[in-house]
Order: sequence, then structure tokens, then C-alpha cells
Amino acid sequence: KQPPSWWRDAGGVTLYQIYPSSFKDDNGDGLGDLRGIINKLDYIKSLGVDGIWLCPHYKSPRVDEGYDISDYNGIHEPFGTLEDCLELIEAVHARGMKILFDLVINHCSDQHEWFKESRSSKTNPKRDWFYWKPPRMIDGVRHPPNNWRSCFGGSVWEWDEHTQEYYLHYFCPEQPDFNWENPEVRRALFDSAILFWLDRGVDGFRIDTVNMYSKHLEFPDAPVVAPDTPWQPAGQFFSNGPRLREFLREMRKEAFSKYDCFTIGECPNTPSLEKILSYISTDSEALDCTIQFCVVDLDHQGGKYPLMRTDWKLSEFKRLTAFMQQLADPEHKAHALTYLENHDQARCVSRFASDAPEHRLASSKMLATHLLTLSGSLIIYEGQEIGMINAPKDWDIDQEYLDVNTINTWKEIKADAEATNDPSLLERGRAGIQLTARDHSRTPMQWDSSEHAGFSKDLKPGAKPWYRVMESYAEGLNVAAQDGDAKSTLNFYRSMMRLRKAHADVFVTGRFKLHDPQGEETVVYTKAAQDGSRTALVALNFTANKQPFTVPAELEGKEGSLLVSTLAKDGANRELEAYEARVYLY
Ligand code: TEU
Repeated sequence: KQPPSWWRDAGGVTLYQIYPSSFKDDNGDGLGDLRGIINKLDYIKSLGVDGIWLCPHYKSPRVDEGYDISDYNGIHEPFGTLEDCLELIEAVHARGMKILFDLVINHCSDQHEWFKESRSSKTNPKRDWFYWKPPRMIDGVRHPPNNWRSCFGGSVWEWDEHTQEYYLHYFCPEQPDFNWENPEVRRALFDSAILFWLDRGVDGFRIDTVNMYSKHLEFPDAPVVAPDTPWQPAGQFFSNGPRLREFLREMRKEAFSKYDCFTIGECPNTPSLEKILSYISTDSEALDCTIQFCVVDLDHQGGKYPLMRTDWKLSEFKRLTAFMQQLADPEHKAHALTYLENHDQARCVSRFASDAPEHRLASSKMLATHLLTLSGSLIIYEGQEIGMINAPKDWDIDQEYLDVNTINTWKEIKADAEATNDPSLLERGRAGIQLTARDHSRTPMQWDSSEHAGFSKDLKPGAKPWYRVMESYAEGLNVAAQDGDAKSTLNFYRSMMRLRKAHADVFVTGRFKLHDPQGEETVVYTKAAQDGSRTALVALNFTANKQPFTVPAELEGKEGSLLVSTLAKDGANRELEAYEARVYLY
């Protein structure tokens, strides 16, 4: 028996994810801020969501946009003050919503005092708070301890001249990994990064790269898959180390369990159901649910150039969706969480449907119907609710793309294309970045049709929005234009949220069953209430052509009513229009 909880008792909650730099700039410096968020809370409430997940707003040099924290108890100055942050928590609660912070404690910034101390000398008491290793000498030449490629390119080991050793970083060199083996480190992190905020009213955490805490301490070389570079993809070694479960259980016991707190752990490189359940089944006493990558990884390959696009199949999309939805089935004693977009993912309309002007609206509503009829908890990323799309193809990658991962990958692709005299590599690289780079979801939120999409008003002299604003704001992709339009994507999200709550027995907690696993054109599934009393049938057309769909045999002959139709009025018609979505209730 689980203790009462704000998120579990409802069978799942829907969170709105905010990327603070790009949400709303209140003070006119071109960067979003906490005041901007506070001023938009009524808007967020109007979506019908249960709470928000705020991406990192902590003190940080922002080499990786705040995932490099230099003080867990401080606020990034341009965003506001600690008082503003406490006001935000209170203002969210005053509206009956909850707030989750981002918890980034696999690594910190190289500017964190702890790391500065650690790197100051080999005998500093905090030396062992990070991973320091002597070089591997080959023929008298210094090499890093192994061949692992960091997530953002180059070696995971950075040489430190001062103490003549390497330190470990799975991401940027400015993001050193903590040594979780050291109990002092764990205690310090629980106190400063978790309990400090729970004591101040935060309702839970989205936990960054939570399955990377426990390292494979022998640091073995990864198999060589990219022979032309010294650094090999090593995702399988980064994740799910031997002591992970022990660390997660300790973190729950020592920190999370003191409060009614929702924990969502981001788990890259974890495809097995058994592994996932070992972290999130209620018996595991570790996390509440995970962020998985299987669906959003479909259209780009891993390996040397992680942004390179690859063909994907709708049948795979369906198989993986079904795989994730089973986590909501009561026998697994776990919790499912689904998203189609976040700050690391490009816009779902552009990736999984069509952002062509004539198909955008239908596509965004079709994907909304899909997401909002799935069981468990959901995340809606800022801008998704108005159907924001990827940056146009004529944006110059060198000028407009700012993400460190894009910049590093693009540099590598350009260098390799030149070295191998292969211009097609350049073309494929560009196409990949245009489809899947993290930049696409990081441009300013499109509020209205005024200059800068209303993101920054009254800009200070010399200031401009920190990212180029997408031109699509002038094409109806903005909040103000959609607010007053009953047929807009925005109002569709709102009405789907109402339906989701009104029929929670089928949509939030119903049993998902996929009905056309093989087809590459449509997605057809049912959601059956656990008591068997009602079933919803969801039919989605993922193509630009009309497509027939079949009512599953178990529902044939039964009386179903049309609950949602994004295009056709005639529920009896067994043909879906381009990118149409329909939901029937039986
Ligand atoms: O991401 C972890 C992660 O492994 C990926 O989503 C990663 O960003 C992607 O593979 C790069 O192509 C988390 C955060 O969500 C991300 O923004 C941070 O950059 C990263 O951790 C480091 O903290």
C-alpha cells in the first residue's frame, strides 16, 4: 500500500515543461526570466495541466544551458533572485498546480566551489569528489584512461595541467561527473540539491541522467565502431552501473521520502523492460517513473554523428509506444510517462507528421490526440500546445544554431567531410541537424504577432532575443492568434485536456491495446477502462493521403459515439483524411 500522493492517486498528471531562457522575457534583456513565468501562470493554468517542470534555473555559466550548475541553492542572475523563485513556487501553488525542478546531480559545473577545491591539489579533501585518473602512457605518449566519446564529442577525459591528471566528464569538459561512490558526496547532494528545495515547497524533480550515477569503475575501453576516430560511443557504459539501484534507493530514503514528492528519472540507454521496472516498480523503492528515449530516438542514429537522420517506420513508433504504455498496466506496479517533445528534442510536428503549411494544423492536432489519450503521466513542452515547428531550412547553422551539441557535431562533420573529400556527408549532416537538433525547441516562445513574437517587449538598448525568433509566429503560430480561434491547436489541446479528465477511466488509467501493429500509415488503438465498462477507440492518420481504418473485431456491432474528430464530421466514414485523428467511445 502506497502513501497518498498528489500524482499517483490521480493515476497520472500532465506537466507543462518550461525552458526558462525561452519562455517569457519580462525585463527586456532578451532572455526569459522567472517574472516572465509568474506572469504567464494563468495561461498555463488555462491549459488544464496539473503542474510545471522547470528546466534548470540555478546559478550556472550555462555552457550547456544550465545543466552545468555552479550553485544548487542560487538562481541564474539574469532569471531573477531566490525571492522571485520562492514567489514562483507560491504562485504556482496558489493556482492549485504543482512545480517540479530539474535535478542535475550526475555532474556539476567546473565553476562549482566543490570542483574548484577538488582540482586545486591532489591532497585536497574534495579531490575524491570527482573522478581523477593518471594518464595511460603508450610509447611514452600521454593518453586518456580509455577511449570513451563524450555525449557532446571528444574524449570523456579532460587533462588538468595543474595536477597532471585527467578528470571524467560524460558531457562537456565544463561538466565534471561526481564520484557517487563517496558517501560525503551523496550526503552533500541530497542536502543542497534536493532537501533545500523540498523544504521550500517544490513538489518533485525531473532527474537528469539519473542512471549515470553509478560508474563502471574499471572504465573498460568501448568496442571500436568508428575506426577513424580515437573516441568511441560508450552509452552502454555510461548508464546503469552496478550500484545504481542502491544509490537510487538511498536517495529516496534519505531525501524524497520525507515529502510527497514526484520523481521522474531520465534514463538514456535503457531499452529493457526488466531494467526499467527495477527502477520504477513500487517494489523497487527507487524512482516513480522514467523518461525513455525509444520513440524520440527513432529518426536519428546513435554512434559517431548522433544527429544524422535515419529513416523511421511508423510500425516501430507503434511498437515502442505500446512497449512504454505497458508500464501503466496494473500488473507492473509502475507508472508510465510519455512525451513527444522536450528541450532536447526537435518539434514533433516536423519530425513525426508534417509541418507543410497545409498540414501543420491537422498534424499538431493528430499528435495531440495521440499524446493526450495515452495512460499515465504526460509532458507537454512549451510551444507544443500551439503546434510550433522546426526552424526553417534557410537558417544558417553556423549563425543561428547555438546548442553546444549541434555546434560540436557540425564542426566534426565539416572537418570529416573535408578530410574525406565527401560533400554528401555535409549534406546528410545538415539534413540531420535541420530535423533533430536541440535548437528547434529552444527558440523563443511565440506569444503574439508583435515584434519578436511578443517574447521580449521593451527591449533594453542593444538587447535582442538570445535566440533568433522563428518566422512562423507571423503565420498563426502564436498564442494570441490561437486563443480566440475555436479551431486552433491551442484550443484543441485545452479541449483534449478536459476530455482526458472527464474520461480519466479510459484515457488516464485505461489499458492500451494496439490494433494495427504492422501498418505504416495509421495508428489504431483502444483504451479500455480497467473495470471493462467503457472503451475508447483512437484512430490516427500519419500520412498526407486518405487512409482506411478498421474497427477492431471486439468493437464491431457495438454502438460507438464520436468523441473527437479533428477534421471529418462523419464518424461513420471509415476513411481518415490526411493527418486526421478520431476518437470514439464505446
Ligand atoms: O540529457 C541527457 C541525454 O543523454 C540526452 O538527451 C542528450 O542531451 C542528447 O543525447 C544529446 O544529443 C540531459 C539534459 O536533458 C540535457 O539537456 C543535458 O545537456 C544533459 O542531460 C547533460 O546534463
